[in-house]
Amino acid sequence: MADLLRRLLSRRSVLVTGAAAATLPAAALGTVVTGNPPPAKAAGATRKVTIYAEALPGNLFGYGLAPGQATVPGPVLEMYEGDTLEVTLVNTTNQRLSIHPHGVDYSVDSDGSPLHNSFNNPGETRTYVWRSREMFAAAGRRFMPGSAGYWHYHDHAMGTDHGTGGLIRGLYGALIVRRRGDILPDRQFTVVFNDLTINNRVAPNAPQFEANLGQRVEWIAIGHGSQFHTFHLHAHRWADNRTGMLEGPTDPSQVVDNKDLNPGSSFGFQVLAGEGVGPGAWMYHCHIQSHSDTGMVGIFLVRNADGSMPAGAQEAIDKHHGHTHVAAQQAAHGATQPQFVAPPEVRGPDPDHQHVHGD
Ligand SMILES: [Cu+2]
Repeated sequence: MADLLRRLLSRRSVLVTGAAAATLPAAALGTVVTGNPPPAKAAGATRKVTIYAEALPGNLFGYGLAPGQATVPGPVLEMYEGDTLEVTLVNTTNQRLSIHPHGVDYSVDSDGSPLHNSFNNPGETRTYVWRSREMFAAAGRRFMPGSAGYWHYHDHAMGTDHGTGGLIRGLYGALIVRRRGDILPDRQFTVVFNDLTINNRVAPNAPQFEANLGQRVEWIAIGHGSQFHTFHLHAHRWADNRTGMLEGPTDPSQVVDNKDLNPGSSFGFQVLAGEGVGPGAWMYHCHIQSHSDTGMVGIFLVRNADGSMPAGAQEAIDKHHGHTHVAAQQAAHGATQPQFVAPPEVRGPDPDHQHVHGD
């Protein structure tokens, strides 16, 4: 029980529960902690969460769980298959915007698109209803899939008729629908390849994620923008299935360490940090070489089990920060046609927030 509580308290997402979530102030970008345990066996519960859409420095926008706490990406939202989530979106901005989920069920008035006038006007509050279901048996001894998966949510109403303006400015986040019995992680990292940025940042300011050796780490990878990408994590691999873990010795899932991550798609997996390879400053990056060269690369710092810094890791991180990436070089020289340079307005707004720490 103590171990379960410790895990829950160390997690970075909000498991949305029926009670008002006792969230603590986010100490770092994307860090939200809740002390509420996951829901028990009863499926079909309706749960509520309030999300605040806010303008951020650098022409960015973000979603947050409390006023003043918006981040890019927004908080990880989680639900269990069979539950319904009522998302009340408070639009504190002067822009039309919405929240549109992938992977769950909703009616047209909750799809978050201008097509159905499903959006929040400036200053408006609106509730969107996301439903989910468990797998069920169908005719022919087949099964209809449930909602479980690593999904995501995003704005679908800002700027244009298609509502594409919010995505480029940071209005996106991860949505996890779990199956009851799924293993919960110690740490969660949301990685969004958005045009030529990672979470609207480029190296050396791309997010740095951290865990201690042996901790169970959950990665949620999401693609946005107008570029194709491949997500690669050094020294770790996962099964290309719903959870990233093999179900047994005969599970036919391919084991990979690199996977396509294209606009609108998402996947997730769990790994044990440093398992079989030890601690260190491991890279994660887009494996399209021109993309990594221009800044789609970050560090997954696996600390020693006691949280101390492994030998050589700080030197590697310093080297990473000392890199001259082509994008930065071209920007510095005022290149008129900078190839693969992220637009300034989608870069990280705050140079002090270079790292996303584990706590
Ligand atoms: Cu790429």
